[in-house]
Order: sequence, then C-alpha cells, then structure tokens
Amino acid sequence: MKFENKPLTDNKYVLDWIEECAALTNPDKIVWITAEEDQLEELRKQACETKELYKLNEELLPNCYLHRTAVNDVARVEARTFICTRTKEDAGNINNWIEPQECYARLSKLYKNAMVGKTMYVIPYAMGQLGSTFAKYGVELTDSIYVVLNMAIMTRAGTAVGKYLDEHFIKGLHATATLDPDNRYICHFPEDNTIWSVNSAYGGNVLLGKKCFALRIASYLGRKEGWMAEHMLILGLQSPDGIIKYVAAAFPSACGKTNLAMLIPPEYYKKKGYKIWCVGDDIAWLRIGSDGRLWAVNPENGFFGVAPGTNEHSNPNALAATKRDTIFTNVCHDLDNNTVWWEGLNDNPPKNALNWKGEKWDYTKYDKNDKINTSGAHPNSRFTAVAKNCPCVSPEFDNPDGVPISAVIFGGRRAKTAPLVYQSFGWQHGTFVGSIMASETTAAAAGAIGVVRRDPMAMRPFVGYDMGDYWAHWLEMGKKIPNPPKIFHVNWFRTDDEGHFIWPGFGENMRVLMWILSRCENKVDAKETPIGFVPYAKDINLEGSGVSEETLEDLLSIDTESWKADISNIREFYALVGDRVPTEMKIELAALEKRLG
Ligand code: GTP
Ligand code: SPV
Ligand code: MN
Repeated sequence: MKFENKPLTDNKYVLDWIEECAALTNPDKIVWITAEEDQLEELRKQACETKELYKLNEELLPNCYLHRTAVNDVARVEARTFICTRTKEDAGNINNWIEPQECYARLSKLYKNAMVGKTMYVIPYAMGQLGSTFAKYGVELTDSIYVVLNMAIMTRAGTAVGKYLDEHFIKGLHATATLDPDNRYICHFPEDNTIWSVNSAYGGNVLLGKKCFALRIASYLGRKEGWMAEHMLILGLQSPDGIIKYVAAAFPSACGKTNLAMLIPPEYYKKKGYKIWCVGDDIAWLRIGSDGRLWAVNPENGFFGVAPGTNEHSNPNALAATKRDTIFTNVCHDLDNNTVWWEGLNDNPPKNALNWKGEKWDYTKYDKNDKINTSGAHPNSRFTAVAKNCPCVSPEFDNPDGVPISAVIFGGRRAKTAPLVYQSFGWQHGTFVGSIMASETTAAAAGAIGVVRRDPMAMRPFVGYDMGDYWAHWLEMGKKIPNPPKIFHVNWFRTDDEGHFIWPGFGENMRVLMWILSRCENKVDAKETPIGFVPYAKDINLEGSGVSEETLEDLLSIDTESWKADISNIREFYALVGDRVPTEMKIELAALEKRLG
C-alpha cells in the first residue's frame, strides 16, 4: 500500500484495515491527516479551487469558510441509519436493523471503486483527552476534504493520536459516492467497532466521531464497560463565592443544548457575580469517580451548532466562537461583504446574497411556512467552531478527569403538557422521567417538523442497542453510583393559545438552574405533585425577567387531563420498545397513573 506521507502508526491491525478499505474503494492516493496547520491550509486551498469551500472575508471572519451540501443532504437521516448487531433483538425495535454480513455485502457494492480518481484521507482521532481514562480512539477514512476539516475541529485529531491506536480503535469508513439518497446508509456494527457511511456528506451522517461513535458505538461500549454515553450538554454554574457546580442536560436535537450550555446570566445574577462555563454542548461521557459521584467529560473538541436563531442576544458566546476558524454549512452568503447570514442573526437580511442552495436570494419572498424554499439559510444550517474560541469555555474543558455532576436535566419541546421544571423522586423515577420524554420534531433530522414523538433521554436516534436494555443500564448505573446526581425535567417551550412561547428562555433559564441547584443542596422546599416535585412560585427569582408571578404559576401548573391522556401513549410506546422494558419502568408508569387519579 502506498501512502503519500508517513503513516502515523505501524500497528498492523490498523494498517491491514486501511489496506482492505483501500482495496475496496480504490483511491488514487492515500494521505494521513497529521492535522498540522500547513496540511490543513493546503487542503482548504484545494477545496476552494473546486468550490467545495468558499473563503470568507479574512478581515471580518478570519480563517472562516462556507460550504454547501447537496440539496437532498441537509440533515441526519434516521430512516437510513442502522444498528447491525448479529441478532435483531440486540438492536431493538426502535432501531433500524440489517444483518451484519448482509449489510457489509450490500454496502461493499456501493463502496466499490467509489474513490477512483480521489484521495483517501486517513484521520486518526481521539474522543476525549488523549491518554485519559475516558478517551477512546478512532480512524475515519474519507474522500471528503470537508469531512477532514470538520473532524480537525470537532475532535482531537492528527499525529499525536497515532501512538494510541491499537486493536480496540473504532473503524470508520466514509465515501461520498454518488450522494444517492436511496442508497444512503449510516451503518453501525457495534460488535465489530465499525461504522460505514456512504452517499451522504452532511454533519451527523459523516463526521463519524460525533453521533456514530460518541453516542451509538459509545453507548454500546458504555453498557459493556459500566459507563454512559449521553446526548447531553455539560455546564458549570459559578456562584459569587467562586464555587462551581456542574449539571448535564439532555434535550433532543435543536431543542436548546448549545444555548443553555453557553448562557449569559440575566443582569440581576451577573451583577452578583454569577457565571456559566461551558464544558460541552452536545455529548457527555459519564463515569463513576473514586469519590462516588458521577463525573462527565465532553468527548468533542468543537461545536457543530444550529446557526438560525443564534444572535447577540440569544447566544453571544456561540456567536463570538464563530468569528474565526469556523466552517459554515448551508447558511446564506452575503455577497456584498463576503460574510454569512441566517434567519434570526439580525433584522437586516442581505440584499445581494445567495441562499443556502447557492441561488440568488430575495429576502422579501421569505415565508415562514415554507422555510426550506424561501429562507436564506437552511433551518438546519450549522457552524463548526473551535470550542476554545468560545469566550465561556470552561477552564476544566481539557481536564482528563472531567467534572462532577450535581444534576441531570431532561427536557424537550412541549407546547402544553410539561411544566417549566420538576424534580423526580429519585434515580429510578428519574430514569422513568427520561424514558417518557417527548418532544416536537425539528429540522435536525429529515422528516416532518413539529410532530410530538417520544424521545427517551433525547437518545431515540442514538442508542446503539435495544432501548429497553438502555433503560436497564440506567437503572443499573443508579445502583452503582454511591452519590448520584438528582434528576430534573425542564420545558422552555410552553405556548399560549396563540402559539407564543410563554417563558422568555435563553439567559432567563438561569433562574430555573438556580432552583435546580438549590434543590440539590436541600436549600429549598418544593410541592409534591403526581409527576414529581414542582417549585413554589416564590422560589424562582423573577427580578428583571419581565415575567409575572401569575405567568410563572401558569408555567408551573400541571394539566392533569393532558397527563392522563399521555399515559396511553406512553403505554403504546413501551409496547413498541418491547420485551426488554424493565419491570421498574412499568411499575413507575402504573404508580404515575395511580397518583394522577
Ligand atoms: P443540536 O445541535 O441539534 O443537538 O441542537 P441543540 O439542542 O444544541 O439546540 P440549540 O441550542 O442549537 O437550539 C436550537 C433552537 O432552539 C434554536 O433555534 C434556538 O434559538 C432555540 N432555543 C434554544 N433555547 C431556547 C429557549 O430557551 N427558548 C426558546 N423559545 N427557544 C430556544
Ligand atoms: C443533532 O442532530 O443532534 C446534532 C447535529 O447535534 S448532527 O451532528 O447532524 O447530528
Ligand atoms: Mn445534538
């Protein structure tokens, strides 16, 4: 096998696998990604020549690039995502499944000669801090420079990873192929530590370290090895006395993780000296520490964040992080100053611009009921930004031991049912609360938007094995953690009868975090209700929020009828999950039904 540059490992197991993949895909050249700046710069130049990337205004957006994907390739595709365990039962009813040998055979036909005339890039990368207990290693083979440059931001990639590669590494093969949506496959072989992705070039489908490895494969490994991989942000809340408490929160895709992880406290708290530190915005790996608490790291190195709605008021920290070294995907291109724009950035849409498809864009034709065709930026357009460029990145970001978690928070988009916040009665009930999570669907995945679906722990698309076994693993972990975090549920998305959000959200969510941490420290009482502990309105500080006590009462109220109506839906969902739903979950469901009366 001929490499263009020196291999970064001499591990035979790794080299044999690369050779096998090269024999199948038949690239003209094979290049190891050292991720040194010279190499990346050369790749950026090449990608600009072929218009895979557009270099943006160097003065206003230094080292920033724009990329457009194919029009039919703009989000994760759950219908084309498969968990290929030997038995269908091990993948479970919620996942799509193909028998592994059949899948390898079917996809081999799509990979065959897919890299002829192209270069295969070999990206060695780590999820987590190199050499730490938490870290896991992978190699992604890809024919896309866009993927290389994104992986160089999103993971710790390059030369230093070489010495950690052994027979446990995660094998990722990505080929752009023809982008045929009917032959698009994102396949996981957890029993073989393997990921095969073909016919896509979008985000979560192809940046294999992210959802494919750090959630689907990692959740499988976590169950085997006694830890957890979760779709969670991690933040630290610093009090005026300098003490920092950490929380991890799981919300479904495009439901506010990045925003909460970087929030700027309202004036009232800021003046007192409160501050939020961002450890992670999408994925948490959690292990039991020697002190008996649950500790978390963010295995990623960057943010692949939703662009629309990001602005100086909603998320100034994310916006600041995108001002340099960023790759923008499917946003609007402002041709007058060669910068980018998206809906919700400001009220001045560019007059001379190209939309996310690269067509001349007329902002006056914008119709919020037909965003895909009339918006400047795609609703799921994204920025890939370096975590260290975020002004509020936590000083613990690189700590190999992670941070200790005081509270776990679940949440979703619920127009009516879920109150602003409630606390579970304990770990088992908290696991139940996670298992019945539901949310309105968003543009982050292909399919209808705004439909309520059950999304347990925000992990429905990301559990690499049977959902019932996953809940059993949560229960198992709860028994093993001497000092477990308390478990809460939030909902920023309650609406009034006209469909407007009642709660201001964003920075104001700090007020809810304060209540949550007070509960963790047993500093405040709460009202026991059928669904869990709900705050007394007086215990959520509203000073300067513009929210009236009456509105807060409304936000905290529990609509017993809609909860009762939910029970049958939950029961149907449990039936869909199937035989492996733990008995404890069914007991919790029956108990909830009884409490509701
Ligand atoms: P993924 O990266 O897909 O996992 O998404 P995410 O969970 O990180 O979501 P993100 O923070 O990017 O928010 C997605 C959308 O929700 C954006 O359009 C935000 O403006 C909106 N959003 C976030 N937080 C709030 C909030 O507190 N209230 C309201 N009303 N909208 C919010
Ligand atoms: C999500 O959809 O939850 C994301 C974006 O974070 S993607 O990387 O495409 O999965
Ligand atoms: Mn996500």
